[in-house]
Amino acid sequence: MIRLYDHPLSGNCYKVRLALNQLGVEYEKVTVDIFKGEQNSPEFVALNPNRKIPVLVDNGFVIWESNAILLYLGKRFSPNRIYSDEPKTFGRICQWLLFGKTTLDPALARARFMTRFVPEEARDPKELEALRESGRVALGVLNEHLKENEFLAGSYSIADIGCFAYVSTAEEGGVSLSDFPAVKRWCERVCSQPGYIPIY
Ligand SMILES: N[C@@H](CCC(=O)N[C@@H](CS)C(=O)NCC(=O)O)C(=O)O
Repeated sequence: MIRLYDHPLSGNCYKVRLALNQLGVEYEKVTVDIFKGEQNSPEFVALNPNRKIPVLVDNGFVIWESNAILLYLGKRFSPNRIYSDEPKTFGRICQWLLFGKTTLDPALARARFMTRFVPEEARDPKELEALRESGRVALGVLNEHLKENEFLAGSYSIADIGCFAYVSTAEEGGVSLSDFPAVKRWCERVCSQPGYIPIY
């Protein structure tokens, strides 16, 4: 049995929900209320000492870090249409998953968090604008690639899932996609994939 420690508003958890759905894998969801600090409970810390969701437990095997979970699921349920072990394709998948985690998500996820969940009077407007600008720079990189390519690593894959989550919520963080038409068309292609589910 697979169990996902999840929160419905989390983009990182959404990546895993989308991959599980597209792989047709049955799983049980456990909501961790991160707004109430449930990620700090001793039971949860025993699963993830880094105190963050998502965490996936597959018959006793515990794994955390959303993009690592995507890679694990891709290989665990191989062969499937969203993962490839072919060295060059695998390399490309890792490249975009790491770009997502190191460049796209820190800007877009944080801008969304501050815009949606931090009261206006508690926000640092300079920090928020810097995050939005970093998000636009990262979207520019994605846009250039997607002008010439339908998907990030050849055909649709976990690389697209990993990058899509926080691109799909970019506008909630005050980052418009209107300057990135190739990204917008890619989002439409992602949304038309079999087994697609929206974040909410
Ligand atoms: N690098 C981690 C980030 C996970 C993360 O930041 N999760 C958020 C929800 S989206 C969380 O658990 N926040 C609670 C906290 O930081 O206390 C991943 O990709 O899984």
